[in-house]
Amino acid sequence: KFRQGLTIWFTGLSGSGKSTVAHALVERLAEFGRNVSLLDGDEIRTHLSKGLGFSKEDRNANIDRVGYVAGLIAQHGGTTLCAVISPYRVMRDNARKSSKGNFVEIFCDTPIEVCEQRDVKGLYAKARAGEIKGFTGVDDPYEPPLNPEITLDTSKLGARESADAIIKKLIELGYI
Ligand code: GGZ
Repeated sequence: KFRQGLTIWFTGLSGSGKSTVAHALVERLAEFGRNVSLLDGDEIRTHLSKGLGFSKEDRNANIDRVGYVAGLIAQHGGTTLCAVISPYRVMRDNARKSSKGNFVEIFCDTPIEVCEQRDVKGLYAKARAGEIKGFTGVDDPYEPPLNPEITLDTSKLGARESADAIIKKLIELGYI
């Protein structure tokens, strides 16, 4: 099944641990001899999605591009890890279709209080102060997945443990 290609899609608020867990998973998959591509929101926005902002339209364009690239890679048997907030359910479902259902959705369901405490870049503070408008979870929507393959709370699980839980699930689903 792994040979068909696979998209592992991390969704969740800013600071919910998507990127950290995705990086840990890259390391774990390498131990299984799997080389994967990582499309990280942060980096994608400086290249593939350069110039896009955070309006609903721009977020959707961003997710559409990430889903498209992951789908292309999947078609050729590759595996892609995507770590993007992807706040709208319909866009994540589109991404699932682009990868022909070879798609594992991981919901980083970390409480917003914890994301906000982490506030690595100080963006929550700015959003609360009204200096940033339309910040996901503060004054912009986030639609949680209804049927994610995996739900993680990174306030309870470390990155390595989270990655292990995902590996376990991938084995269960027959992808490894
Ligand atoms: C949400 C924002 C915003 C707004 C800037 N809302 O923690 P970060 O900093 O590194 O991750 C966030 C990143 C979100 O980019 P994505 O491409 O994942 O978003 S989406 O899927 O919605 O297209 C955050 C930063 O960009 N950031 N402004 N208003 N996050």
